[in-house]
Amino acid sequence: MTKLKLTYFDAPTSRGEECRLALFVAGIDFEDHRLARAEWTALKPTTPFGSLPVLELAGKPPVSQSNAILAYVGRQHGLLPTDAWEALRLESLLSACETCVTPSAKRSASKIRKSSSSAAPSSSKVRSRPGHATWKSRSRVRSLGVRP
Ligand SMILES: N[C@@H](CCC(=O)N[C@@H](CS)C(=O)NCC(=O)O)C(=O)O
Repeated sequence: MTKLKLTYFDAPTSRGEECRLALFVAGIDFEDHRLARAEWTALKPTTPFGSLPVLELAGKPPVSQSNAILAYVGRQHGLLPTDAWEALRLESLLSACETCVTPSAKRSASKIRKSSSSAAPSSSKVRSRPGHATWKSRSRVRSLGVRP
């Protein structure tokens, strides 16, 4: 293996697609290993934290965690802000995005979708609904000036 290899599910979604996009934007010729769901069960225990994406480079152990992969690609190819405040804003945005895609946030969003046919709730009901944390984290991302 002489070039970077990124392993993720065969879907243009979530953390794997973010890493593919970063590699593409950086102009890196990488091996885009797209896994079928059926292959995952056997591969999972061999990955660093039992999750995808995983990045590999010849002579190094495999590495996972999408934000670390994004930071590596950004650092290697001059895509990260050099100004400390702008770097803070970037890391804050990545953390907010992570909050939006955690399993508990997704479960809450799904419950909201299922109950969306009912009449619009009062603001006090909104605050007590399970997905409120998700909405709050989305508004935090918006406050950075970026729509999630
Ligand atoms: N914090 C990790 C989360 C990785 C993660 O949850 N990956 C999901 C796909 S987006 C996965 O591997 N799901 C299969 C599983 O957990 O068995 C990251 O950012 O890379």
